[in-house]
Amino acid sequence: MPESPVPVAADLRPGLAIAAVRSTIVDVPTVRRHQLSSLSVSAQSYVIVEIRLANGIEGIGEAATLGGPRWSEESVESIKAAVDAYLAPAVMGFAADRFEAVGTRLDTAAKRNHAAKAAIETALFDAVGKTLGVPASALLGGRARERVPVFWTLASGDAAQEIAEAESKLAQRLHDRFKIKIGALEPEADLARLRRLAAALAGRARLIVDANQAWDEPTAVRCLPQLAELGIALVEQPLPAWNIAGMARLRARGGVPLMADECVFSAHDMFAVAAAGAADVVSLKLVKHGGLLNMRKVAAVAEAAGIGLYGGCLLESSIGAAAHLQLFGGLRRLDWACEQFGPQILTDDLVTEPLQFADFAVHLPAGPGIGVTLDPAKLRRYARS
Ligand code: MUC
Ligand code: MG
Repeated sequence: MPESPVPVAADLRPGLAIAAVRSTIVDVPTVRRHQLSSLSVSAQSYVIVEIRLANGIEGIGEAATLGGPRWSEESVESIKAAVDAYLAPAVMGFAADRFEAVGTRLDTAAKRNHAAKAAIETALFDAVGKTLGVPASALLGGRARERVPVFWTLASGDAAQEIAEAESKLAQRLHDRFKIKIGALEPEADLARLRRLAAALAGRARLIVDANQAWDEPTAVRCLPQLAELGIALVEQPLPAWNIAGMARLRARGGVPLMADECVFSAHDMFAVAAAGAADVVSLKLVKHGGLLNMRKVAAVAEAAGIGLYGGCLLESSIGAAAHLQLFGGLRRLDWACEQFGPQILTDDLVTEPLQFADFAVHLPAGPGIGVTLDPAKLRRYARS
């Protein structure tokens, strides 16, 4: 790990000074191909950020991506470059527990780059929590719950395979809520697929869909009533992220509630979506919001506008999932539950003790910091050479 060239400032508690930052790209295979409207993955790529404080304690964070720079503009290659060249130098020597001040430094050093900033901030919450012997949730206001009901995403595009997968999750009492990815197929083919899923799982599972921006407004106008008839509980990002006015028009027609995903990165985005009346629910994700504190700000704007909260994901490993749970566990209301199923879709995890999934919920880890420990052998195994 490269050492800090910057001396520790005199006004800091010296032990909490950021002494070293290391970033590593990893690629972890998934148990099956995961098909979204505009991309498909059979391995998940992350940047793992390790930060050592002057007191010797190390914290970890993770920046998740999906399909290179195709889900958002960041890729693991750009994240690593941003961390190494701009973000790490901006915080080196600075006090790790000044989370907001660190955020200002990161925002001064680089525009957006939210996933990269989130990984650094997560590593700081982890290191400071470990230093103080408290979970990161305690630094964020404390816990309101110890477990969160958790969705699984069906995304092979093959209804028979998806029904079998859902049956297996139900039988193991892992998941009884399913998000179905649509938009890769023609709308009629997706509707036929959804009809089969809805019939097979009727009365036993809650179903929502995510179009990942695939539809135009006329397609959504035509298909949303059919989704309502099938009992779909929520429709995520049916229109392109730019089409806030279109989302508001769809919502004004009534029917299935709409969830904002790719159209809400910042708290300002959340405010604009709320002001336009363009969503009933928002999906919260570290990679979009740029860290735990910013995620809480987005949640606060949503709460103020009467918009429901859903704990989103980008197929994180137990590292990124645990970080999300530190905040999700403290929200007063998380009415739409969460989808931190990422560790379950990987063939292997990156931590010594993966998160626990049981009784249709993911359980918050108990330990200090983000509550999980990086397995160095796994990091070496999956590190991109
Ligand atoms: C997204 O758009 O919500 C989250 C779960 C999943 O299957 O895909 C992601 C991204
Ligand atoms: Mg989505």
